[in-house]
Amino acid sequence: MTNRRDFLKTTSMATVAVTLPSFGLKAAEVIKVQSVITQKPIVLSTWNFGIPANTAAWEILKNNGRALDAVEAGVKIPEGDPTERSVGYGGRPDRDGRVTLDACIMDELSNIGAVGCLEYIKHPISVARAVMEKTPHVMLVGDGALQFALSQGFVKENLLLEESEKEWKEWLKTSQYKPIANIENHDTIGMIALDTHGNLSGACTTSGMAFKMHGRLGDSPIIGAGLYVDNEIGAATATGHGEEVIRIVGCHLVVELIRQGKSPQKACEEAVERIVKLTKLRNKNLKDIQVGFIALNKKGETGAYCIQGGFNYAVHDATGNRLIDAEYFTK
Ligand code: SD4
Repeated sequence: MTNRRDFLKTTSMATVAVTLPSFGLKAAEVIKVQSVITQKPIVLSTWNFGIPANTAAWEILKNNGRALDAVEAGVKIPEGDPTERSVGYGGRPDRDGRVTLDACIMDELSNIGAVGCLEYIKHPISVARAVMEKTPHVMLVGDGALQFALSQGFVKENLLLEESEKEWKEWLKTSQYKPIANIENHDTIGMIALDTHGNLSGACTTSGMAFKMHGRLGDSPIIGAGLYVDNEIGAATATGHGEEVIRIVGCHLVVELIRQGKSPQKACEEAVERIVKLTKLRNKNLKDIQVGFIALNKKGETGAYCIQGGFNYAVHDATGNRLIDAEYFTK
């Protein structure tokens, strides 16, 4: 368990730069000792349901558990909550009335697992983890994903609950597919964490855009788009219109920008700006699009940015668990 002393030792964001006196060295040889003190453990996740999800993840992180276990346990909270209508059990269906779930997971060794268009299983993130740990593949979709889940002992159950079914029947009257930014609050849960061992992992899970075409996949199950982790550099995850995130391979881009020396905040901003630029180039209306990124680097520094106001994310470190409104482009 992290005690207060460890916490103080690891959470000061000060960068201590010690320049040793010359000790007979020439100026050019003066050694600069730089000790960057890391903030860990830390976990962040998208939207309001990030608060209870972070709490579950924190239970593992504070006891020196693995970031991978923390992110899986964390995102299972909204997945299992029938009142959360955009993730897991109780999620909104596609236009055929089928609840199809997408999820992916990535650990500190770049092990990856994903499921797409998975039906009848409450915790797609755990199926994604099983794909990662128990198959020679990294992604299973549709019937194959379901078959695999059942073979692993996952239980088949109805995920379409009354509220979502009612909404779908209402939607059928017009059958207009026009996802509105932030209306489906809250959406995908993406979670990234840095554990006390200094390892990063991430998880992302969703029922996708409501009333999507059957078989549609968004960014959330796609490593590099909805989630990316590089244990040397940082981690990022996304929410919003998956088509736009896939277009720029969003989370991989964010992590690569961090690798180039950008802060997590700057990296998220640049990724959003790239989507904005392409939206204009393609003559589409920016007002119709929402995308949000959250990111974390190896030092435990965080960042978040989105296109439209209204996206928030939850951060849990040793000082507590809090919800933060992300900065946005269309100010
Ligand atoms: C998707 N990115 O399926 C997900 C949905 C989402 O806010 O996050 N909506 O495209």
